[in-house]
Amino acid sequence: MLSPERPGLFRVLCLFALFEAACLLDTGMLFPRESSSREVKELSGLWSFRADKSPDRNQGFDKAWYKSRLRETGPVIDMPVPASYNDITQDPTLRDFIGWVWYEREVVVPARWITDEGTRVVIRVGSAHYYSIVWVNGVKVTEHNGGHLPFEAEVGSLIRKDPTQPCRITIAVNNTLTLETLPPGSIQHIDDITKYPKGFFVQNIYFDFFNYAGIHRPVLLYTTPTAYVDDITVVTDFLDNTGRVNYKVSVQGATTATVKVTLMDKDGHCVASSTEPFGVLKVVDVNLWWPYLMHESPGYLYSMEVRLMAANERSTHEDVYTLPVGIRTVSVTSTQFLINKKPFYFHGVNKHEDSDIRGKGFDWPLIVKDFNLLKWMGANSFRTSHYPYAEEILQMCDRHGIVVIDECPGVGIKDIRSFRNASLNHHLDVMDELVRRDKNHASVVMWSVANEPASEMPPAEFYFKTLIQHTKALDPTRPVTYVSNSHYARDKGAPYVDVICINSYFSWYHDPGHLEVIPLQLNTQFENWYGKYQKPIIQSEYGADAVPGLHSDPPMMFTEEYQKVVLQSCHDVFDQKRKQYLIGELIWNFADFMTVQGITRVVGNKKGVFTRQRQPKAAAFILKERYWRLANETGRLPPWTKYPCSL
Ligand code: GCB
Repeated sequence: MLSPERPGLFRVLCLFALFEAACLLDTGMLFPRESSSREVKELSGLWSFRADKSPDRNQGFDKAWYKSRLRETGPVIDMPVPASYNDITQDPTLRDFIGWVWYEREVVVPARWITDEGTRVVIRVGSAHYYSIVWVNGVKVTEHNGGHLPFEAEVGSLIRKDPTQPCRITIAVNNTLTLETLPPGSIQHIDDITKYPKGFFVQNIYFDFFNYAGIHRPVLLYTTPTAYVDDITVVTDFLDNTGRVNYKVSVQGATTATVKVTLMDKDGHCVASSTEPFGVLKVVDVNLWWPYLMHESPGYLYSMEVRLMAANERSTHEDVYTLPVGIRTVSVTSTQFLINKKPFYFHGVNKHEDSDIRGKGFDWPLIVKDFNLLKWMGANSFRTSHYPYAEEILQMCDRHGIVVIDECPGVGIKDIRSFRNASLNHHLDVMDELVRRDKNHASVVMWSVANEPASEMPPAEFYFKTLIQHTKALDPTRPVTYVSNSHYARDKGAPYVDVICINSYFSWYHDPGHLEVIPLQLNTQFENWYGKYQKPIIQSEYGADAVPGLHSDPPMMFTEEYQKVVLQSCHDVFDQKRKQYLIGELIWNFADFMTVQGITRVVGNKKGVFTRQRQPKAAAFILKERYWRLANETGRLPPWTKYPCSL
């Protein structure tokens, strides 16, 4: 990262850069929150659904399905939102469907939203996979390229056109991946009618999780006044006992505006305030935001209330938005990762948004269960492998002190054609959207721009140099990484990252069954990479598949014993290297997850230390033992949290 010699000046420069970068996109993407001036109406529940199974998947557009009720266009089924549609029915053609699917829901909108012209009504889709088009009462309001990130459109004028009608929302979603999407994929048509049915095609993907599709996160309608707080950017810092919250508020729709910014502690007491749209709030006797197991009260959050008084041609408005703010710093040296200037060791997991029936659909019970499991096992961090997770998950991380490496969907970039400008430009746009969405989360300490790209290919250097520099310019306050495969030590992007993240599977994909190679090969890996780049290293993936309940001693591949020994052998090496430059270890994977069908996958990837239903395998107890031990060694735990403890 940048020079730590003049931290004050450095932070100010960072702040300006982040404020400027935040302006690259037209608008902010604040998480919708209710307040005295804002209402939120969640549209979770049953939607009408129809997959377009016509040969070219274009019948919905040819026949303009968005113009009438979906049920009038043909047969529809009930589809829960949010959820992937793939595992909801018994129909294999829907599970493996590729192309356009159509969702529709009618909503009765509160009368005030219609009568009050000073109210702005916005539709927001938390995420839909992959390409989406949204219509309201038959009129297209927006389209969005890419899953895992939110998009919005203003719809007030449309719902006011005919207040006697309910508001009909139609969303078409297409999960087709191309060489230019993130993640990339390609459609392969096979015309040999002696072997394949007419029109046969497959979606080739180069990543190891099922390409679940549909509306994955909640769809909302929310309101703001027509003059409103559009975006807030905060960058935090501290000196001795005084915290600093550098902030900037962006306003839209106002001809004149004044703001009042109030920072409140957990008990609601004002600790600092200002009447400027940007500036610095100083917090004496600051409660810093600390990671879980690094402090007795992790995840301390202040509330920053922004109160806007604004006028436009028509009237005056008050808008109130409250942002949770954790005050902390992040920095990197050649051997350490520092949070609040203290060494932080990542002992955590890689996850997926994945579960039975729901696929990648947002689900509160699952999320809360996962957080309880993370805390039970003493994990202090995770990587959002291999795409941005729901904002609600990051909010949980902020509150519980779980540290996040925030990864974009740059996974499976293996084809040389995916390094062309069109792909790069989309990748840059996705980073803009990701940073815009997640920049204010204290839990997010690093951006990951990709996972295991074919970084040995010649165009990779320009591609990743551009991407990493762009991300650093967007947010100079956080380190940037991308995740390498250990076999590419001649990695073309590695010189540009702040932290080296390496995935390796010794005695699994290489030398299968030979547990004895792990100490040597892992040691060689670390020495090679550190020797070449002199940057701190995270073992960002390691592990082995274990089919739950499969046992053998001596251990054999796919048994719980084998998975255990792989982990233990790696841990011995980690223990040597963490005294030097290893700054973290993230198991692959937290839980079993679904993949495409193939000869190396037994109903999905079984490298979870928990099953897909979140029951522990033997490996989970190994990690629990280890993570609590690491926490006791490296954290500053009060006696009551020492392992063993009951959470
Ligand atoms: C990897 C990938 C991850 C896979 C994992 C595996 O290197 O990053 O997406 O699931 O290996 O189990 O093969």
